Amino acid sequence: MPFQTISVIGLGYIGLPTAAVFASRKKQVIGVDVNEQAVETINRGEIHIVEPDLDMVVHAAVTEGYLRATTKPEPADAFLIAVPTPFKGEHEPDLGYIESASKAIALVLKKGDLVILESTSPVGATEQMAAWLAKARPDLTFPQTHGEDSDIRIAHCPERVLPGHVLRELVQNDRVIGGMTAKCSAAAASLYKLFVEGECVITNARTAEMCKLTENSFRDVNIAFANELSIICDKLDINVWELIRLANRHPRVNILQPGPGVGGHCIAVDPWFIVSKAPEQARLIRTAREVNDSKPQWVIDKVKMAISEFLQTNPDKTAKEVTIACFGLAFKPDIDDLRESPAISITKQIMASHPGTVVIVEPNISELPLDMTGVTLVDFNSAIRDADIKLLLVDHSSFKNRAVGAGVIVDTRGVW
Ligand code: SAJ
Repeated sequence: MPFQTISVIGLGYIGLPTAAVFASRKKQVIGVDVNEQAVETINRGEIHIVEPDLDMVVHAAVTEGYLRATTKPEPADAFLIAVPTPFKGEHEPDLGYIESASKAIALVLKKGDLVILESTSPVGATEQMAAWLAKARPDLTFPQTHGEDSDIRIAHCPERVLPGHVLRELVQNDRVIGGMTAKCSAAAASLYKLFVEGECVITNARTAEMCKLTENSFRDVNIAFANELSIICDKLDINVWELIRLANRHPRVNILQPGPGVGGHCIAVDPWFIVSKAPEQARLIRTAREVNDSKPQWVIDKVKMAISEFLQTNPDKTAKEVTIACFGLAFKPDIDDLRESPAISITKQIMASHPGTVVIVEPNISELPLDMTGVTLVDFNSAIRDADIKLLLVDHSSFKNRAVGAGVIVDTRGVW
């Protein structure tokens, strides 16, 4: 039986759930991560990231003996690389983590193994990974030189799961499988079929790389359209939320929702990978990034205008006596994930420039991040009672259909 042992390199938001799901199918899974603390946490049957139900699945996998974490790669039949691909400098993709992971697993590769790159990657990254592996192991053959006869099979199979719904989407979503050869694709598909209930759709590695980037760029461009509309409507004194509701009644129009900017690790990063490979051609994709990245500053300017408006109608007060409440810090609704959140960057800039009190309402966390000293986390009702300026940044369910009282409202999500 193939794939008795599966190794997942990178135990973050994608790697850990993937490792746990393979383990739940009673495969021996070796998770590898450079973060010793994460490795210790997982080996105790606990988790170091936030994702609904993941704690249960990891706990079961570890206590039943199917999942084990380590800092050093060990031999396995299949290796899945799920390490970060951030950008560096002028939005250039940084493949440093893929390079280190490739070099680490190269030491334990054996004939017949399958290596899958899951990390979101610029076009050509899988071929680059194959080159790193081949250089480290001249005693083995690889698809780029030996085609279907190669000792090692290599594929790119991008993850496409939505944070907050990872365990469900891992199993149910269709999976794009981009092998370097047909046999590579077939091997990767048989691995994913161990748990994927969606379809495993086969293509080549470059198309699979571009497919993932295209999905997130599609969303980014569409959010940019909504964000630009919100700025235009503000200028023309039109309610953008009503406008979008009306336009979306057209059978072929489906506009997304404006917000304070685009957060998370994916949508604000991946389009740059397309731009970096085709800078002259990717004009719309680049502009969409710029539109979305400029939205937080637009919100900050709105808050400054709201303060002036408040002081004009309350001439007995000074800016120091104005209390601002920021509602929501997470990067999207109903999660506690604060990573790359536009709400955080907006709140921090308001904290830095506003001489008066700033309070925060974020029902999904129990304490503020360490670098947010000088502000307090308060409950919804006291913020509504005490704040002069109410800034809604995240459309958490618990903020909807609530009385918001007097004061100036800046609503970036159209909830109030
Ligand atoms: N946002 C808006 N308006 C909208 C929709 C989203 O402002 O109408 C904002 C959100 O508030 C958030 C950001 O966009 O700040 C991103 O949120 P999201 O829910 O669109 O996406 P992510 O980053 O949580 O996950 C995306 C997903 N990609 C797509 O939907 C095409 C997910 O399927 C990918 O697996 C994930 O990126 C990833 O890992 O690449």
